[in-house]
Amino acid sequence: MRIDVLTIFPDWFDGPLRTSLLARAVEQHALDLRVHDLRDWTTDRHRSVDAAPYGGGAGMVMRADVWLAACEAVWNDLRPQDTAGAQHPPPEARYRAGGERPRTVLLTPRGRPLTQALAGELAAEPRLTLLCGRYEGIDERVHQLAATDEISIGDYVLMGGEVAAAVVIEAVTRLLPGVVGNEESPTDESFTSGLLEYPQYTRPAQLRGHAVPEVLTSGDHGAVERWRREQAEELTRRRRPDLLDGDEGHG
Ligand code: 6GU
Repeated sequence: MRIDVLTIFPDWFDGPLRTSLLARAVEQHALDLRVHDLRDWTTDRHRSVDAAPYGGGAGMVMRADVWLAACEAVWNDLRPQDTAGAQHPPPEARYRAGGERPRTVLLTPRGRPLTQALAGELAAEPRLTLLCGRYEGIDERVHQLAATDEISIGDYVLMGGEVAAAVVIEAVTRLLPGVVGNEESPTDESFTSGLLEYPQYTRPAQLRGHAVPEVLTSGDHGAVERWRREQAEELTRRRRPDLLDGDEGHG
């Protein structure tokens, strides 16, 4: 899968997404991750991406002209120097704002909540474009003309969309074929079954007076299965009763 990220902090992605399993996904060509600097599509001396809000008020609003030029360039694989300040993409370009475009996610606290079901849906796309805005706001025309989806990662406020984009990238990447290695592992975990995961133990069997539950060393596979199921249900009932109420994203 190809994922393009548009951000004013491209360096931020060097760390988390170029180490460990995500780095391996990139090396294995399961993930083609391309991070772009939104400022490459500015045209003024100060490379400004925001301006005062019409109607007044505190804070700045990110400019739709810069965002739309950047999106159309990235969607169509056009260079910043050919597209910064452009009113429209060239006529031969396939993708355009307000028209056909690859799945494009604007990360915003007003978006629909990210769930395992939504991560699975995004993982089935050939390509994603992730737009990282700053919390204060983006001109509404970016929401209308560039985004196909608006996603939030939870009911709290971050300063910008970068951390949320990293969360989406990680949740999606681990679902791509061949990425996790053990093909069985991801589907056995929390949220795929709709329940929280049961407790796990490994050696030593005795630790500081805390023994491993006897059933796990009994060799009775049926009893182990039943115990794990009960534990998962009990944990879910106590900590996340909302997950038992219905369609909470484990489609
Ligand atoms: Cl996607 N962005 C910001 N700025 N804050 C958030 C969020 C996204 N999701 C939860 N809080």
